[in-house]
Amino acid sequence: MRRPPPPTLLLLLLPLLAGTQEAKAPPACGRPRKLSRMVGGRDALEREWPWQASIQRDGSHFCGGSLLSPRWVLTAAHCFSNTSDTAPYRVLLGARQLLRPGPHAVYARVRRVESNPLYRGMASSADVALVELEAPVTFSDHILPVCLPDPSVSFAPGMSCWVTGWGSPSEQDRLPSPRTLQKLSVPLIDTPKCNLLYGTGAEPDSQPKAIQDDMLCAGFAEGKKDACKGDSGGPLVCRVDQSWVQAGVISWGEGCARPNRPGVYIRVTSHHRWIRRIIPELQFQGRAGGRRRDPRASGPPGTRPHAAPRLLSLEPLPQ
Ligand code: 4AZ
Repeated sequence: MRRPPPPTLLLLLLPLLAGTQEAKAPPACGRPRKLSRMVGGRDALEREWPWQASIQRDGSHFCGGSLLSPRWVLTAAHCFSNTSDTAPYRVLLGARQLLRPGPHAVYARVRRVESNPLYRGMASSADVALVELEAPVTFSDHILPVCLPDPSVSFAPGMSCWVTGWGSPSEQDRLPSPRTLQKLSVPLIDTPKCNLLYGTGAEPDSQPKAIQDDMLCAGFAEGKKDACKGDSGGPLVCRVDQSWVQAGVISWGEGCARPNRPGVYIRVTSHHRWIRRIIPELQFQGRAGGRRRDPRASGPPGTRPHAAPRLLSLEPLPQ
């Protein structure tokens, strides 16, 4: 065991220690200081996802979100369709248990909601909204922002990312919603493959749902594990250079955890300019190695034709 320093030395060191505290940079994004239901998820640990928000109306959870800065939360536009009065809303931060948020949690009031003006309804592009809190929250070990990627960051198909939320643990709603935040590891699926999956077993007369340029699929062809109702608006995060960076916003899917119907997320990088316009002071995370994304992929949604299908390694499952 180490002996404590003599008291006189401690007194000399005290101003130095205080000085380092004051000069400390603001807490970095995407770095939880932890010690260590969606469908098929596991309980999250305390302080594991300190940017996770629960968006509530009249005291009931209805969507997830992610903290970007002391004042701003990113969520899905469909969570706030037809909303003009912000008074019934609260954003819960710093919680793991929804019904027993604990002493580290705070409920923030909502000042305004900025939905992306390009959003055109369920399962369409630009399903993103920014929620401004009435007063800034204080960061702590339980409340910290996630990093947002700048458009140079690419999220490669096959990469393992995590989705978190308090949403329904089954499509049929037969089980009670989890009180404890759930986490689920999901691989990213490339868009041609995702379109192929959504085309499998689609109603013969109906046009299968198309995965747009600003969408990202993640999950499993076999189903079983997925985000679900009440998870919407929450984050899909991937580890990039030691930080958690938000790749997607939970947006839609055909049901939950069905075979060939992976979860669909809105790509955060596709809406970089819109986010920057609303929150000019927000920092975006580049890739340390500087690996650039294909520049053809950086226009606004719907401006780029889909990439030609490549050879697909994962075959759709028969219905
Ligand atoms: C929803 O209704 C919802 N399986 C969210 C996510 C998914 C499906 C539906 C993805 O909020």
